[in-house]
Amino acid sequence: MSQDLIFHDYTFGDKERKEMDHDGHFVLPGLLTADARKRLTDSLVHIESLLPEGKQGYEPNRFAAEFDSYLGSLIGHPQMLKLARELLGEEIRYDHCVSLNRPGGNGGIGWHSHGYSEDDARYGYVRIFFYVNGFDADDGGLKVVPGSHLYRDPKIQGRTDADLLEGWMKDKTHPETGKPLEIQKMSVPPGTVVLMWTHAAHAVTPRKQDSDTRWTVVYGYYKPGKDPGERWISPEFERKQIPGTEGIMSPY
Ligand SMILES: O=C(O)CCC(=O)C(=O)O
Ligand SMILES: [Fe+2]
Repeated sequence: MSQDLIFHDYTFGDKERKEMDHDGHFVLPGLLTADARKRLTDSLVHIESLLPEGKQGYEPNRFAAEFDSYLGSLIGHPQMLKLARELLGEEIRYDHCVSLNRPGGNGGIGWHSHGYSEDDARYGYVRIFFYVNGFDADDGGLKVVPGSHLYRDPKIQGRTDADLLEGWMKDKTHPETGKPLEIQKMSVPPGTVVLMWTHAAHAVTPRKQDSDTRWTVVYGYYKPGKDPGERWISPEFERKQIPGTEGIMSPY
C-alpha cells in the first residue's frame, strides 16, 4: 500500500454486520494505528487553530477535509474505502468530514438522528467516527439507543435523557426483539472507530471542565441513488483530484 496504514487488522464479517444492523452502531476499539492517531491529532489541532478566522458558511470544522490535506487524503484512503464499501456495497459517495473536537467544558450535544432514504432501507448512510483519544461515558461520551435506527426517523430529538425517554422513546421497542429500547452510555479507548447508521439516535455528554480536548473527526458516506440533501462539500472540493476519490465525490 502506497499510503501509511490508518487501521490495525479488524474483522467485519457476517456476525459483525448483523450486530451493526441490529444495534445501529458498531465499535472497533483501538482500531487507529499510532501513526494515524498522531497525524490526526496534529490535523485536528490545526483545524482548531483556524476556527477564530473561520468564515460563516464555510467553517474549518464543518468542512474539515477542505482545510487540512491529511484529513482530505483519508476520504479516499484504501482502508477507509474498503471499510465504507463493506458497509454500503461497491457504489459509495462521500458526504462530509467534520471535526468534532470537544475542549474541557464543551457542552456535548443533545439527542438527535440524521436522515437519508427514509423510505428505502437498501440505501444506507454511515458515519465513521474517529475517536482519536477516546472518551469516558461522563466526559464527552457518546450515547446511543440500540435499535432506534430501525425506525428510520431522521428527526429524533431530546435535550436530556429524560426528555428522550419520555418523548421519542416512550413505549418504543426494538423491532427485532420486542424489548423496550434502552439508552447505552459508551466509554472507548484511544484510537476507537465507531460506525453508525444515520438514523440511529445519539447524543454526547458534556466534556468535564478540567479535561483535555477530546480529538474527534467523522466521515460520512452513503450508497448513491437517493437525494442526499445538503452535503457539506464545496463545489471546488467536489472537483478536486484527490487520489482514491475518483467517482465518489459527486452526489449521485
Ligand atoms: O461529537 C460526537 O461524538 C458526535 C457528533 C455527532 O452527533 C455527529 O457528528 O453526527
Ligand atoms: Fe449526530
